[in-house]
Amino acid sequence: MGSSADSSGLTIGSCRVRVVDVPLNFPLGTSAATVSKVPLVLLDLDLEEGVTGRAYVFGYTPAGAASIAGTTTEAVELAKGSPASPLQLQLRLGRRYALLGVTGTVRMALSLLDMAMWDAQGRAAGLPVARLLGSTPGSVAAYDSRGLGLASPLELGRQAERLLELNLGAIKLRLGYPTLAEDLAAIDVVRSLTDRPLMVDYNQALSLVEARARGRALEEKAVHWLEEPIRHDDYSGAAALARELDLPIQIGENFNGSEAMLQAVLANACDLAMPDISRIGGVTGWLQAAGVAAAAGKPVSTHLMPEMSAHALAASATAHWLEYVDWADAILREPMEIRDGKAIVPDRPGFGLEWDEKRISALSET
Ligand code: SMN
Ligand code: MG
Repeated sequence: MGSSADSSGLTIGSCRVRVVDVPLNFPLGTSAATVSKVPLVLLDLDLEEGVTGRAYVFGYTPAGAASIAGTTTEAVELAKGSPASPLQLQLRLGRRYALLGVTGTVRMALSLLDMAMWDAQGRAAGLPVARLLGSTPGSVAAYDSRGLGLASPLELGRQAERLLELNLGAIKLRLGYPTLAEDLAAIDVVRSLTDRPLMVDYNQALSLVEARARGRALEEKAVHWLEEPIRHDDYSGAAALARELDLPIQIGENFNGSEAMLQAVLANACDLAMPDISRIGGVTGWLQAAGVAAAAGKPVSTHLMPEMSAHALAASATAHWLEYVDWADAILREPMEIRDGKAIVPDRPGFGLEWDEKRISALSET
């Protein structure tokens, strides 16, 4: 098994980083910002042996994406000529960027590079990343996160009807309206259309006092999880909510590395965890976080970027839900496949991503 490139190892060569603005099929109003097009940062990492590793991350804002792109290019320059070993480079580049701080866009750039290395390793070995990680591709439970941002009840109903056609196992609704009554009304709209599990996400909108009050009211609605009700790094506040409320508290998309996740777990700040593959440290960081989750018995779910996250989730002992969005469909030759209400982890080498260059050029010209 394995090609000659696999047995002789891969060496970091050069890279091409692009930012592509992708319009969303379902614009998303969150309590923090309205997202109608998303800057995705695409990395093509050329290894000296002739393999190219690919991955992308969500850059949140144009300046965020530009910063990730710049740091990714710099990190590849620093790593040029080194073995494409995700773990060794996590340690080395982590030290190299320690003075600047391995947080925010720096962490995202290093995560992007990590993912492209895993993709390259998979391609060189002819194996999907899920298999490299000791798992099998297959399918994973997924919830629909494409829309249901803050909107009028009429608009929410219209959107939910369209989303439900895909038949995923659960669906997520953004909350954080000015009043609790509006939050409850939004839940009722979705509940009138489906009895599938319903997650709700506040995107850190509430004070602890308000979160207690709204959380108690949400207990009656039996939501599947209550996501980021308060500031993401207020672990003692989140621990109080997890203790007091009779519904699962979910946090994690803002964990900066598995060390943040460990702190949250030690503080009992959540019942469930959802690290973001681009903030946790790529596939390598995900494995470290999944180890914390497995040891603590916490179910883990993913955050955005489902094409790469699905491989990591498939290799997690306490795998819970994949967050499904269709953002990258516009730039991929083979968009993520949904079958029988589940997401398919493709049985193709690496993550199984190929850019649709024609559509990328068209998007880049607009
Ligand atoms: C979210 C985060 C960033 C952009 C859009 C939506 C949200 C989620 O917190 O969990 O999907
Ligand atoms: Mg969220």
